[in-house]
Amino acid sequence: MLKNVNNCSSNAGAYVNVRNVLFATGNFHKFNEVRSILSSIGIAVGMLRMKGKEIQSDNIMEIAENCALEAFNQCRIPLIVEDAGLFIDAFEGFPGPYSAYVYKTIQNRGILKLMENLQNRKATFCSAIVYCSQETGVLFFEGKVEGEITFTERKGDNNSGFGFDPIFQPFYSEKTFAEMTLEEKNYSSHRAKAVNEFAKWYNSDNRHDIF
Ligand code: ITT
Repeated sequence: MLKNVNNCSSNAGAYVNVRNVLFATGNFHKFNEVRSILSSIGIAVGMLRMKGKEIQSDNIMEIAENCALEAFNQCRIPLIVEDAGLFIDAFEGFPGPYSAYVYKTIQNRGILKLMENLQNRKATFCSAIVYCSQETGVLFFEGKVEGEITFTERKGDNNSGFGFDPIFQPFYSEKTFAEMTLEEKNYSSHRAKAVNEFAKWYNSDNRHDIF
């Protein structure tokens, strides 16, 4: 999907096929995952520690879009923003867009407690990436992975993972995300799928950004 960016002043005007992108996020774990995938296919990623305000919405794509537009309108540099959420079937998709708040308040132990007697453990991790530049406006990429909420927290020996990683086990694996190496998680995570969609477009012939 393509939308225009309002009120963008034109500048240098030269078309260059730049092989780098800024990722506006305050989360180093997310940044490392995205950097690892993109750098392996020749796209350098810089971390921009600013992000637009997160609006209240039950749609993570809308949240990411708003953040990306705000960040872009402040710095005028092509960038991506990612919003992710854990959607638990037994709770009708909650916490979803409220994942950050739920993680901060009740954490994984709280979720496991709420799910103590539940047999339906199905959950979906979703990632929404929005790319924003002068030339393209905003573009949307998404990724999802289905799995289940474990009964206990399971972290690997190397203590990897973050957030809900210790309680999310994708259906395709015996391991929780936290028991995986970065490379294993990136093999088929929600974020990896969205990033790969983005990279496919970014590396395509019809991509030109004005700087
Ligand atoms: P930004 O600065 O990029 O917004 P954030 O930490 O606020 O980073 P999100 O809004 O995308 O991240 O995600 C909300 C929360 O969901 C996040 O704080 C984590 O606790 C959790 N989360 C997101 N992606 C995750 C993943 O891949 N594995 C485990 N937990 C994740």
